[in-house]
Amino acid sequence: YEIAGGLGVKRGTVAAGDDRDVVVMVGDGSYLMLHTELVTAVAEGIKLIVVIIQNQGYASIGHLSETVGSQRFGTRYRYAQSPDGNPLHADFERGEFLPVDLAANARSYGVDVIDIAPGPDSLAQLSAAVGTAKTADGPTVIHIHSDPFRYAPEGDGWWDVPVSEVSAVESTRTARAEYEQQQRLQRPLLG
Ligand SMILES: Cc1ncc(C[n+]2csc(CCOP(=O)(O)OP(=O)(O)O)c2C)c(N)n1
Ligand SMILES: [Mg+2]
Repeated sequence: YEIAGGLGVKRGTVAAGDDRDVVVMVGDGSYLMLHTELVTAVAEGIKLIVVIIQNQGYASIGHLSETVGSQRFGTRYRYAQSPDGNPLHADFERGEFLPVDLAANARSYGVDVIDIAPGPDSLAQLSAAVGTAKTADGPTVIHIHSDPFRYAPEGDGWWDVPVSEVSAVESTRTARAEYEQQQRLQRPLLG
């Protein structure tokens, strides 16, 4: 529940007399879906530390999409562009990155923002930025870039994500066959 959730946790800890810091880690996509409670944090002086991981799109959903044979369709934040000039064929797969600046967005709400430029020392800078945020009185947003193709470690579980039964795309048909095979291994645990 992201920034709104962290805000509630911080309110709860303050009410309980607990001065622990609350850190919210949020992707660029999740930030775009729900970030306006930052304004509440500014208005009420709630000390929340928000780390935005900027990787130009829905990386985890892109990975999931790949595993179900649909490549990474529609999971990048890019300009819509048509491969053949027909606007009906436009997609977000090939255009330039959008000029969206989430650090500037957060700054516009009156939040302290630490914007870390991409580079080899960015993790050291992240560590220092968290230290600075902890000494602040109000909310801080730390904006850091990441690579959408660096995946989190495998969880070794199987996620029941249904794959289209009928498709003209070869990779989707292969994924459907795998899905049906995996489904046969499923055991009903309830009922
Ligand atoms: C309101 C809402 N809509 C859709 C989803 C499904 N969803 C889960 S993760 C995700 C992508 C999040 O992208 P981002 O925050 O940029 O994180 P990344 O995967 O790139 O690290 C989406 C759309 C969700 N969790 N919440
Ligand atoms: Mg992202």
